[in-house]
Amino acid sequence: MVQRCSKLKENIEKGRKFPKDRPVLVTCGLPYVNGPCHIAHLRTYVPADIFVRFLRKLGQDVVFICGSDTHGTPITVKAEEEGVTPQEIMEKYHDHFVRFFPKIGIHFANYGSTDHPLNHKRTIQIVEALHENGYVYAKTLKLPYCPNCDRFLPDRYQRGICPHCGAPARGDECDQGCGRYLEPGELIDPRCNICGSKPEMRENRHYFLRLTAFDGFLREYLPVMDGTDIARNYALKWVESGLKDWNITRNLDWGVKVPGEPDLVYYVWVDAPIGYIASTEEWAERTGGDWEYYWKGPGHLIHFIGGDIVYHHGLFWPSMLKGADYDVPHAVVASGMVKVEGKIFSKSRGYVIWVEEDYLDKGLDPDALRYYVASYTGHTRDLDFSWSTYGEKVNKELVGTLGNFLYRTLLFAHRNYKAIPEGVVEPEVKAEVEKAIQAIRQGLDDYEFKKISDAILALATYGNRYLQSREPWKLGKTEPEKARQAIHNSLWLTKALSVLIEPILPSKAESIWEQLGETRKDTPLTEALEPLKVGTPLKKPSPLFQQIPDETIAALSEMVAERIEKARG
Ligand code: B3M
Ligand code: ZN
Repeated sequence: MVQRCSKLKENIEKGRKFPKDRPVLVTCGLPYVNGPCHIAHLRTYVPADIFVRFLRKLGQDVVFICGSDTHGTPITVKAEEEGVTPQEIMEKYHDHFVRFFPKIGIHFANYGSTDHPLNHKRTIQIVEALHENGYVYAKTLKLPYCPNCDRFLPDRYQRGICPHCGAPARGDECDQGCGRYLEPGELIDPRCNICGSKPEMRENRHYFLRLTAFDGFLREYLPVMDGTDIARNYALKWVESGLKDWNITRNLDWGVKVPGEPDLVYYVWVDAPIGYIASTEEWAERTGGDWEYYWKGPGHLIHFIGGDIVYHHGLFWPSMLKGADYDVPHAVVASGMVKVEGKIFSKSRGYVIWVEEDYLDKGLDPDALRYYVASYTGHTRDLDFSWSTYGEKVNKELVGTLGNFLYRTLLFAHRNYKAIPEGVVEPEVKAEVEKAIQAIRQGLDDYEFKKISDAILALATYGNRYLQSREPWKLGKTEPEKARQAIHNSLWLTKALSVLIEPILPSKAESIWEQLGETRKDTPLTEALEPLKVGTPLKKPSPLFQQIPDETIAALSEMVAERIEKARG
């Protein structure tokens, strides 16, 4: 208790910068395991991974946690559609995500599952603690029941109209309008999502979290919560528009069973974020780490999430943690939304990129997609994925600017010297690297990953300009010393770039690093300013990035266009 309050106070005093001086636990929103990884998932995971890699490069201790979100109607509806059990759906896509993440360069300290026994246990413990502290109560209420399907219609079993904004909505969220969480029974003109019938209202006993009791706490906490403005501002706006107690149970078989209530499970948004804790516990069991250090001690929590789940992470989650005597998150880093070919991301309407099938299986470069996500726009703005922009970014920025500088330098050095030549790093060149490091630090402080990728691209642009102005290819015979000096500096910039690009382009960084004859992995950021190892032999380099032909881009665009057309029916 004392710990929690003092941490909050410390945050106020420190401003909203991430804590540079202590271990952090970084989480990513847990994917529902009802389908494979798509581009909107990467909107969260790639920046989080970049953030984690940079913090480690700055010497910070980071535990990176994620896991599958296995419960709730997202899973049961999908299972019904496919005529299989929720268990089968969960296992199929959990395995997919476990295999998938390393392919895009993402390595969690633990990738857990909300169906893990530790999560069932932790969920029950937390709700019991909330109950003991007076925050949970039972209430009988009338809920929509489909006489035709003979069941209650929780969450995604229901569609209707959002009472707040009038948009078509699901039972528990206004997914096409204002984005609010909706309480069971709130939807206007509800229909059964399975058979289309008009439901009748039936009485049932449920449990509620007294969210209204957290009004004062949230008003104190949210303004000092670190992270992106959209997380803070949306959450505060919702507090100001008035909190309602939150129904935390559902009539379902699939989920964490409510003790003593055979017909009820906890609402998926209760056990899903608790999955962050259970996944940390799994990590601790496996590695001998201390999960309480982060959840009840001095470690800081930083949650990376999509902009559509701010309500849950800004209101429910800190209230649950606070009410059950856990620490509250230091930061909630919410991203902007995703578009595909200019339209709001939608699986059902075909505006989707399936990362494995549409991208990796076609032999496209995982690093290039990481770069696209980081560099397209600011973290809180809409990221539009279009194949034509992808083609331009790869061809102009990665091949034309970054790859061009690195390849020209390495090729010239190999042809003319066969090893790293002697030279003195020029102050102007050094200043450019220092400037890039400064911009990277600022980008991390601001949770703005585009600032980081822009700084790196600017450094490569500077490198090209430097080479162009020194023209070592003309100096070779007349002024060999000057040529050597120019190539020494270009190689030094190459090494700096390989250190700085690693969090965004990990496999490319490794390959340049090797081409420079370096061996040590996980280099600290300061390594970018260290001298080269003169005399290290240089192998014949190969280009780092491949130009994408227009025909390939046209075929990929056509693939999405056909999918959209097919979805129109
Ligand atoms: N699975 C929603 C989503 O995938 C949900 C996130 C849970 S985070 C605890 O957007
Ligand atoms: Zn709405």
